[in-house]
Amino acid sequence: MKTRLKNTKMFGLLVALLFVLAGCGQPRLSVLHPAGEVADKQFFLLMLSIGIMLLVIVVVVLIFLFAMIKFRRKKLGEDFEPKDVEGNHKLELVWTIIPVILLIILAIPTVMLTFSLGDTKAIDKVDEKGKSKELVIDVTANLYWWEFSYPNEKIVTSQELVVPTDKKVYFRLHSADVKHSFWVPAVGGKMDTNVEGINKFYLKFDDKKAKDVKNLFYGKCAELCGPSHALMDFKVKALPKDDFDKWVKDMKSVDKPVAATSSQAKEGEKVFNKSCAGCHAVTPTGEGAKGPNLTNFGDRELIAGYLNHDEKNLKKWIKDPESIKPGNKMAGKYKVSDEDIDALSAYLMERKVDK
Ligand code: HEC
Ligand SMILES: [Cu+2]
Repeated sequence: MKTRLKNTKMFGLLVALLFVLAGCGQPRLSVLHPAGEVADKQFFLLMLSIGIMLLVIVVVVLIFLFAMIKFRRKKLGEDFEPKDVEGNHKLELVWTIIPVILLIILAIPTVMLTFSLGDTKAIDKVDEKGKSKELVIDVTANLYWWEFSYPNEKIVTSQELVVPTDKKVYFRLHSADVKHSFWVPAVGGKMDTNVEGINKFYLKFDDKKAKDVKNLFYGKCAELCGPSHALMDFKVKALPKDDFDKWVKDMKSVDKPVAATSSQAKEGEKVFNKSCAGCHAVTPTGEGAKGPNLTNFGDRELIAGYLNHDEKNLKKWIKDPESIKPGNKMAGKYKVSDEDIDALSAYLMERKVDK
């Protein structure tokens, strides 16, 4: 009776687990929905190793079941004494050679892909002006936000990486404080961002797969880095080449900060320059600022990487960032009144470059 109850509980647990697992595989951020050349290759390795492991498990379980059923004491009698066997060359060869073959099958594509996916020599091919011919993006990871700098295009953006589809995009990864890790699960990765040294790799965003997710992928920090590590998200806008070129042009064209229009926004600009400009740039090349570049803040999908992008959340963020992202580097560094916050939000929502 008791075991039956236990069995029912176990069954219930397994069903619940199935539902939880069914939630895996959201196309925007799942390794199981590869959306580009790199992700495809990594997915192939994943499936190959899982396939080999399953094969081993199935064969071992079958042999185990066979032995269990065939050599039951009931069948052989209570007094049966099994024969002592010492050493069996044939069997020993079989269980040495088969694993070696399996390991070779796994090792060859793994080593080949490790080298080909790590091939970033193209970054160093430069034209006469010293510009790389490839699209290169310098990624700086910070507690708990991301900066993306495009050295050839001379633009900087934060929290939202913008890339063209169907083209290799080369990344140089670096961290400003502690070790983080750059990961766009559906497209590839992950690779550590270190304080010392630069890690390099490339990704390719498939145009058709990008359209399936309305050109938006999710990215994550994949290295436990502090209390708000789980909130250190970023977004990737993967645009067709023409749209990407237009975005670059739009970004570059704001060589002066966009003028504030409403009187509230003008008031906000004053407060911003006094209390916030020490950390936040509102120019396209605002590199090296202590906080995210806010030039195109109005175009972002989210606030601080994960809050819905609306004025209510923006006000909440400015009023008390600590309550939203514990341990972030903006909290407690300024003093503004509720009126100031209203004005600041009006000003920040106007920071757009998307024309
Ligand atoms: C000490 C430097 C510092 C000061 C001063 C500062 N910030 Fe920040 N700000 C940051 C940092 C760092 C972040 C990134 C926080 C995170 O996501 O972990 C940030 C994030 C933000 C974001 C979200 C950006 C995004 O891309 O989603 C907004 C909006 C913002 N700050 C507005 C302000 C306003 C308005 C003020 C002035 C009242 C201000 N900040 C003052 C450092 C600062
Ligand atoms: Cu991190």
